[in-house]
Amino acid sequence: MSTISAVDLSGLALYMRPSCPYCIRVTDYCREHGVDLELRNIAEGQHLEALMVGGGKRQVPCLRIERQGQVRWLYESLDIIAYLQALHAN
Ligand SMILES: N[C@@H](CCC(=O)N[C@@H](CS)C(=O)NCC(=O)O)C(=O)O
Repeated sequence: MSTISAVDLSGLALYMRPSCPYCIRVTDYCREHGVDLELRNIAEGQHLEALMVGGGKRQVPCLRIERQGQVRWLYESLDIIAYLQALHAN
């Protein structure tokens, strides 16, 4: 099992619901690869609101990516996993 714990994960937060299968797909990947992402459960009102305002739609999982003052909201579980894999590769 590989780990990307050496990769800078600051500025990343995963908006999710624990019972959502697509979220579980991402959190399983994280667990298997030692990716210690900050999780934000949209059952908490402030996280749902941030997702709706920032991302533009109520869909989880969504990865909030803040890099050098720029914020991007990445939807789709497979795209999120690909993004995390690319971090590992670089
Ligand atoms: N194709 C998307 C599907 C995501 C999806 O359908 N998410 C559902 C939860 S399982 C959702 O956000 N529903 C609205 C909600 O939970 O409020 C993915 O792979 O991430």
